[in-house]
Amino acid sequence: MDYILIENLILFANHGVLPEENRLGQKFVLSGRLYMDLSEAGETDDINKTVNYAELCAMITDYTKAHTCRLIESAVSQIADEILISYPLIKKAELTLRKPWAPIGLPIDCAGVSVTRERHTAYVALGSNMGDRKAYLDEAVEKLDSDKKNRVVRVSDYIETDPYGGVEQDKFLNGAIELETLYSPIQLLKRLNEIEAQAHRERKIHWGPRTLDLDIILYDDVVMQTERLTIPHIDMCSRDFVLRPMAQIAPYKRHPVNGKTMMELVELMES
Ligand code: A4P
Ligand code: MG
Repeated sequence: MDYILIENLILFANHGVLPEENRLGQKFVLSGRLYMDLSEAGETDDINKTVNYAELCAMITDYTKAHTCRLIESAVSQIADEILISYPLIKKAELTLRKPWAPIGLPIDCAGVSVTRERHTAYVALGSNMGDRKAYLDEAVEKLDSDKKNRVVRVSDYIETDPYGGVEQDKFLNGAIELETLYSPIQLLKRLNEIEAQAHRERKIHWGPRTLDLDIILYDDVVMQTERLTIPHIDMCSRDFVLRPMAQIAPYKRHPVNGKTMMELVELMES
C-alpha cells in the first residue's frame, strides 16, 4: 500500500521514568510510515486527497508537548492512535520513537520502540430484555460512537425475539452494529463490559435476563479462543437474533471459519 514517510522528526518532550527526565525534558526522534491510498492524490494533484505532512508533523509536535508519559511505549502508541483518530484517510500507522539520549550510563546510540496501529472492523451484537430495552441499546450505540477510538459505521434495525437458551424470561430486543475500532479484541471486550456495567447489568443467571448484553461477533477475520474471549462468537451460527441483524448490515461478510456469508447463514438456519 502507498504511504507517507516521516523520517527523524525531532520532538522535545518530558517522557521518562526518572523524575529529572520529567522535569528537564529531552529530545526524541520519530520516524514512520502512514499507509493510505494515494492514487487519487497522484492523479488529481489535489492536497485534499492526501494528508498534509506539514500539518501532520505540527499535530504530532503539539500532541507530544501536551502529553507526558513514563514509557516511550505509551508515548508512541498514543501518537499512532491520535494520527488515526485525526486523519480518517490513514489506514495504518507504523511508527518508531527513538530516545537517542537515554540516560542509561552505557555507550548506546539509541533506544527506541516501534508500533503498528490500524483500523479494525468489529461486529457487535446488542441485546436487552429488561426495562426500557430500546433506550439501553441506543445508549450503548451512543457510548460506543462517542469513544474516540471507535466509529459506529452501521446499525441494524432492532428486532424483537423470543428468548433462546431455555431460561424462561421476557422477550429480547436485539440488533447488531458494525464498528471501526482502534481497540484490540480484548480491549474492546473490556470497553463493552464497562458499558454493560454502566447499564446496571448484573451477572446472575447464565443466559438469563439482562439490561444489556454486548457480544463481539466478528473482529476482522480473526479466529481466536482464550478463556475470556472466543471470536467468532462461539454460538453465532445457531442464533437467528444475531444472524438476522448481521445479514442486514453485512450480508456478504464471510464467517472466517466456515466461509459462509451472513446471508447464507440465515438461509441455512431457516431451511
Ligand atoms: N466471552 C467469550 N467470548 C465472547 C465474545 N465473543 N463476546 C466471555 C463477548 N463475551 C465473550 O458472558 C460471559 C463471558 O463470555 C464474558 O465475561 C466474556 O469474557 P456474559 O455476558 O458475562 O454472561 P452470559 O450473558 O450469561 O453469557 P453469554 O454467553 O454472554 O450469554 P449469551 O450467549 O450472550 O446469551 N435470547 C434472545 N432472543 N436474545 C438474546 O440476546 N441472549 C442470551 C444470552 C440468551 N438468550 C437470548 C439472548
Ligand atoms: Mg455476553
